[in-house]
Amino acid sequence: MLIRTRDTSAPAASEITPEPIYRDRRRFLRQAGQFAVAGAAAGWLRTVPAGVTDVLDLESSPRRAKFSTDEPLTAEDSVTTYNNFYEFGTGKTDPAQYADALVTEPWSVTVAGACEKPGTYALEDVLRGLAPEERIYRLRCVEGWSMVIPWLGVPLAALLKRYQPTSAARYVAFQTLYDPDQMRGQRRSVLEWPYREGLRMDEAMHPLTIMAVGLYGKPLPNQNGAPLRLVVPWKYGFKSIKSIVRIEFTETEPPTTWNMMAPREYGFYANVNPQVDHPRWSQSRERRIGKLFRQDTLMFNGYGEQVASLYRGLDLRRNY
Ligand SMILES: Nc1nc2c(c(=O)[nH]1)N[C@H]1C(S)=C(S)[C@@H](COP(=O)(O)O)O[C@H]1N2
Ligand SMILES: [Mo]
Repeated sequence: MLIRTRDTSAPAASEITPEPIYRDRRRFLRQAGQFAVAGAAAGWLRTVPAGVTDVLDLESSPRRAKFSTDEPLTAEDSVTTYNNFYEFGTGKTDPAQYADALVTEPWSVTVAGACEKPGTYALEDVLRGLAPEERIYRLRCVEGWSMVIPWLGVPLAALLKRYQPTSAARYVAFQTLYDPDQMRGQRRSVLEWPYREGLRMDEAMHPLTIMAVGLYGKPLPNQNGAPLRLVVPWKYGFKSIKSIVRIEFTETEPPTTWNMMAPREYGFYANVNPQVDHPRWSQSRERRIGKLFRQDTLMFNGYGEQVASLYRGLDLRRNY
């Protein structure tokens, strides 16, 4: 048996996937997918059961250029091995090592609170009929690193509208699965489980906000939050909650994990803001994974033109 060892510390610049290679590989995967479908129809090849891909065609999702950055992508290998997912441990390589234990099929999502259609829905029913898109977004972690990731997902607005939120819905709250048997990190109380996040309704319905179901042309790896996770590109990474099992429309601002843990350090809004430092470190610069030199962090992570209007009149120093 051949054992391949690799350095799991910060990836080198050479690991960045050149765009043409990634494009070619998507084409290859698409063709391989058609081959598998043809094989299944002929009865001599079983398709791999996969809840998300049963109802969404990820391989031919169009890229939404209008919403995507053209900066070089972070290497797929880094995106899937350098993670924050405390349910599987606090180390950056713990999620890739331990998230295999999570069973994502079957999966269901409970929708509750101020809406006309509350209930517990199979993941397939949550997603069926929605049109997935590829969005290349910057992800800026509050700890000071960033990545550029080709997500596959659906606009969160389209998903939420299915449940007909009422006028009482001013916020939407999300929860991650709680299951210490599958999520070994939950056997210790490093955070108050389950992980919770929330958005103001206008942030949730903003066209930039997506519910991601894949990356790099494929379904999400468990360590990145399978089977569905939020991506809110103008906010620090911790707002992008993974492996969601509950969505609740609320009238008041919902409690959120990092804010409960350290309210002076992590606010509800968590908009990327180079002018407001974390109490223990500066937020003015970031290390793009795979690059040698640090670079300036942009207001709203570079999405200011699209989202600054949401916060007109709000003191961003107080509402960090
Ligand atoms: N449930 C859950 N969601 C989570 C986290 C977590 O620990 N648990 N970490 C957050 C943080 S701090 C970041 S930076 C991003 C990382 O996403 P990625 O690993 O897909 O890059 O996930 C966020 N979502
Ligand atoms: Mo983060």
